[in-house]
Amino acid sequence: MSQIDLSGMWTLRLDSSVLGKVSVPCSIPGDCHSALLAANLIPDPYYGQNELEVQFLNQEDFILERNIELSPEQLQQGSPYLYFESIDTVTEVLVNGKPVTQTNNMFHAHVIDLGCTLQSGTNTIRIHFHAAEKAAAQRAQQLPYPIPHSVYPVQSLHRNQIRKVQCHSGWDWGPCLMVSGLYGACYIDFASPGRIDNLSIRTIPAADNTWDIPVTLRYTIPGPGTTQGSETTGASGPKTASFSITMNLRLKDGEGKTVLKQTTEHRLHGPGNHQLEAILSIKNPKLWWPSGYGEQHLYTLEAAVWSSEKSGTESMTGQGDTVQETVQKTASPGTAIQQRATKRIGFRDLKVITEDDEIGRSMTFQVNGKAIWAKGANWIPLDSLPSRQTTDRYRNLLHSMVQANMNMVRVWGGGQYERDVFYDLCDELGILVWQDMMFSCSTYPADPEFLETVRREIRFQVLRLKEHPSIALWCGNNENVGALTWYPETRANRDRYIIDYDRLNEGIVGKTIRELDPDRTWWPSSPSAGPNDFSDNWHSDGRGDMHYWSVWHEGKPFEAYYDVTPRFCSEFGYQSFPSEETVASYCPEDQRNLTSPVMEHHQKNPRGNSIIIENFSRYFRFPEGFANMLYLSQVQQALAIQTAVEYWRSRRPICMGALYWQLNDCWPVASWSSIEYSGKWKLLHYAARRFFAPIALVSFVKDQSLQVHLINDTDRSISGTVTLAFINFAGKTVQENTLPIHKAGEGSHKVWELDLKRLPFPVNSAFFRGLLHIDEGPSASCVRPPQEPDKSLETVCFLVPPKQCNLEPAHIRSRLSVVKNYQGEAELLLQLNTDRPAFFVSVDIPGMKGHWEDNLFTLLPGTTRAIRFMSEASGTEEGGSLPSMEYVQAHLRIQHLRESYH
Ligand code: BMA
Repeated sequence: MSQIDLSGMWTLRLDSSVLGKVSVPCSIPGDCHSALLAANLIPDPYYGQNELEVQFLNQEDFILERNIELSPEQLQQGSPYLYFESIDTVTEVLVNGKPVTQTNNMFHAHVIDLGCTLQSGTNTIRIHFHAAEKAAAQRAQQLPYPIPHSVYPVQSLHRNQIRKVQCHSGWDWGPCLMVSGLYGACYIDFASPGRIDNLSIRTIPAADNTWDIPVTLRYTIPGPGTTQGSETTGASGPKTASFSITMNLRLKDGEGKTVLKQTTEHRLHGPGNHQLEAILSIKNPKLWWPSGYGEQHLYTLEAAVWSSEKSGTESMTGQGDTVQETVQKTASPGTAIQQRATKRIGFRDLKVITEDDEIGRSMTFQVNGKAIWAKGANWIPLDSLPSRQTTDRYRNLLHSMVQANMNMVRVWGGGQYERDVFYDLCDELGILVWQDMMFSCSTYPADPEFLETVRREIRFQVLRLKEHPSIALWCGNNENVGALTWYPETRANRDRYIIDYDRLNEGIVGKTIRELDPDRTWWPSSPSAGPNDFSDNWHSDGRGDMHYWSVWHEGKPFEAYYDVTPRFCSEFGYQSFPSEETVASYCPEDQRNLTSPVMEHHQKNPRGNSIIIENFSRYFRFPEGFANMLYLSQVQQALAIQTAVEYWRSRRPICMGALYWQLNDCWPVASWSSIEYSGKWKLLHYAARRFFAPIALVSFVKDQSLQVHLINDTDRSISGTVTLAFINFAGKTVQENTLPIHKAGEGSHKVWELDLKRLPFPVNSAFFRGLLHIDEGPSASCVRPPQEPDKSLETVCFLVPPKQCNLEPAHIRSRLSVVKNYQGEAELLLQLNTDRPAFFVSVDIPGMKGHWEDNLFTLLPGTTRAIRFMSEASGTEEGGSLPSMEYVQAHLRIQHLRESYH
């Protein structure tokens, strides 16, 4: 039986006030803006201030249309239906001129029963997209009172009225591009007698290393009585039949070997939404672990159903589901049809421990009995143009997380429920997912129509995603509790808005999640002190998860991070500019100045540039020239986040996680990201690799006292020595001593503390360097793959702000060569040495895709630092290829602190 794939070329049409009549090809899955861009009808919205040039599109209606040919035989295959995984957003769908459905929520799939609308020969599918901005404004007008939301410099208003990616309407790091289009799978298929809507699997630890695996297969036989909510119209199909269904379940391990099999017989009285239930159990499965704690063993459960029609007259209905699994059908001997659905699962016992204690209430993620120190960042949609959200880019970003020793990502609520490939990769890489529901920085309506569409959305997303072992927690929204006090309307009438909030968040979102996924933690909001607590968790650090923004939004110094010990910090951030290479991709040469219109346009946080510049003067001597300003902004960002993470890690077990804001960018812009739009690592990402390492030696000055801590997240103790040295700016060691250490695993240990007043030399004449040498303990690869431990376990710290130190000019010599790595691939090796200590050394070769093994380091005289470049392409199908030696030599750029000023 053949599914008719509707991806590929469609025609996009619009009758525009600016562009006139347009008819261009549009590649689906994809968005209409990208099609207009490909046809050269609009300028690149990411360049210069072009974003402003395309704002008229927010008010335009679009039509997407395509024809398909169907033979009489195809029409005989069963009851036809249309499947759209995501329609963005307010549309009417017509088949052969007949309206078959209307949509207004891009976050759930639409399954549209086509009844008799198809014909043999040519069939036309047409989707009218109504401007979401206009639809949102209309809805807002009809409501009895205003529903306020946060706004950003370029903005489409009333985003909170429409179930569409909230940051499409602009954010404090993102452009306003109210895109429309079709994303994910889209096809026509035939139910015969029914279709698999969803395969649902639980993995429940029982006694003696046995796990129960309850399985539910949701199977819909279209016809009168089928409930699909508004997703299904024109139901057709067998009216009164009963079917005997055989369900074969098969569990395969990671190598594809079948480890369990079970067959069950079911009798269905159609039409209706049926549930086929079975339960398997497995002894001693291989467990799934987060990255850094063990392997990521995965299994696949396959369900195959065989049906044969029997006579009968009963009918049965059930709950409507709209999740389509990967379904394959095969004709079998006789009349029976086989349909198959698969899901990948993992066995892990994941708990979020939130217990009252003497401080308040803890928040610790625990996997298979082990407390996990959660390290990671917040994720925003990887591109404002959905057509550009490619699998390779997901792979690169998620690999970059693991390479920086991260084990958790937060899918932030102003973006999108991510694509399947995102969660598949998180499963494979061991990245735990903190999954927000898609509501952010706003109040939301609570009228019955809105609540019903949200109920469908949550149902769809939870049933789609809940088998992923990586998903650690469902969270209601981003900062919507805070929003209850942000606007004049909500301050004047908090009761009214808190009731709306609770109706939506607990009444619909939380309730639906609890029903569908009782095995996973539901967390009401981020930040939140926990269930049933509506306090603002922005400034109190005792309970639940915290968003700590006093450094940055409130302009406090980095040292303010020492004022709090969050139990779990799910947001804190500090901005920087992107690299020169990325700036060049949007900024013409004559505007490469921080206060030029283009540079200010690519900064969406109104105070952003001033905060960055103000802090140059707080900590550093003022940088000279544009390139040094970009560089120093990245140094400063790395230092800010490092200050927070190192301190909070030293406070283990009070604090058990830090996810900084933000991992990535959705267009090229100044932002809080550690990875630029192009995928290039900022200096913060290199710093993260060090400050998130499972074993880290950290040092900082707090209250005029130097503290050195050893953090060991592994479960093995460490024996060795720590060398504590003070070195002057000519490179001479002025004081040194060595301590033996023996420190247990899963803990943080203070190794040394010194009152700076006791130093026999001025505090601005030297810096501190600590070096850990491990004699016995976890292997080097556990410390910080793929480097040797001695490099990673260095800590360097200024005793006063660097601007007070008379750094000596350092002359760095470099040598580039090509070496073979252990896989036999050619790699670039850079060797560096210096005559004077050089701080915050940054190396870059613009144009090269990939990252250095290390960056943002201290270079000391008397040693040679060798760092390899890890090409993005190596290990992928394209394979790694290096640019010529002439190119790399001509483009190598080395920056360091003393050189940023004269
Ligand atoms: C956080 C986020 C985002 C925002 C960021 C920077 O609170 O949730 O809404 O982009 O701050 O301001």
